[in-house]
Amino acid sequence: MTSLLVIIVLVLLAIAVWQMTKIFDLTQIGASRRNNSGVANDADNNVQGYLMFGFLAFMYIFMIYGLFKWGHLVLGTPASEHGTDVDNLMTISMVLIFIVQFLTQALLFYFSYKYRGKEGNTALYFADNDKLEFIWTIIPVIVLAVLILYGLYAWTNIMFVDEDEDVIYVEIYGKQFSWEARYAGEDNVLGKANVRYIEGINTMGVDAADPYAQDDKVVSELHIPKGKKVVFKMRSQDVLHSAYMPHFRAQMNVVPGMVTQFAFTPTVTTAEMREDEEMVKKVANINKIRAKKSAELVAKGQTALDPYTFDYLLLCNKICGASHYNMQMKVVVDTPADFKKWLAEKPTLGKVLKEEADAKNAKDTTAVVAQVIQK
Ligand SMILES: [Cu+2]
Repeated sequence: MTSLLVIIVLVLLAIAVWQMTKIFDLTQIGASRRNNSGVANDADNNVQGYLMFGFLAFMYIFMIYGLFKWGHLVLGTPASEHGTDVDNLMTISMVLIFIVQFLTQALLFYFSYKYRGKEGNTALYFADNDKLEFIWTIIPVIVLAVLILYGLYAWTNIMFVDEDEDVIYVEIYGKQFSWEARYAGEDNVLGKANVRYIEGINTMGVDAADPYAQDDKVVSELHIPKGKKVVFKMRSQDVLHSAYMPHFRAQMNVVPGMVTQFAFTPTVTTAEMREDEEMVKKVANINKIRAKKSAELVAKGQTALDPYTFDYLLLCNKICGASHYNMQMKVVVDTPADFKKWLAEKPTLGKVLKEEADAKNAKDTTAVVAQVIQK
């Protein structure tokens, strides 16, 4: 700590000395202009001008290189009905940004180069130009208004859930640092829940007395059927989380004390996505990296990594604590038949809670009997 303070003091001292020499230089302007005054001469201006031009070239080359080198890393085929809308919106925005920045940066750096300082030159001064200002105001206004309206239209469509539509209700419960899911069961109504009811096996705090809760099913791996709209009701046990399902282009904050919602219709099953051309390439690439890493691990006498197979994921996208990075749940998109079969095999919450209560009673009885025998 002391050495850090000493370093800081030394750095500050150096800055102070440097500033004082600069002030001293400035007071000498008239006398030493030709030698070294800190005022740019034509040679300095030329260097700065060419550097501006060079930076423009560097920026464009790096941008094009980046597009080719890393362009494939973006999310691939969307796996939900509204996913294509989100992707279109993204593509339009990116193309617009690309064109605008290409033109404006070119103008900015080219003119900085062209009108670099020259001894004796003075700037042309004019107060305003209404026509010019009108043009550069009205064009962004129209473009942004169209973009915002299109975005709002898309968002309203995405968030709209028709009450009469045949949907599945699934509750997503976020907590530090895992997810749980609950299906609404036969009645398709989620039973009431509150953090106060959390006890033993009832980790989602479902109200065991609520008749709607009896047929609910709690799971730790999310399955959803292809082609059917799923309405996610989201709750948090502790802090702010964000349910992020990138392949479905879905994200919604999960807020303690309230229920938030996001709905989408999956369109590609897990099995189909594993066959997707882009995905096959991505997985092959990941496995190439893993194989390399495995070889290193084996050389050190450690166990090799398992090869990666693609799975959809529900991730947390809000930095919610120390293990936030690992807060995820596997999502499986099944065919409707497979989904029905999978869900049918899961026990209802009513049954699970009753079994727990019975087990507890049996244990208590055994304890009482044991006590009696002891006496
Ligand atoms: Cu989180």
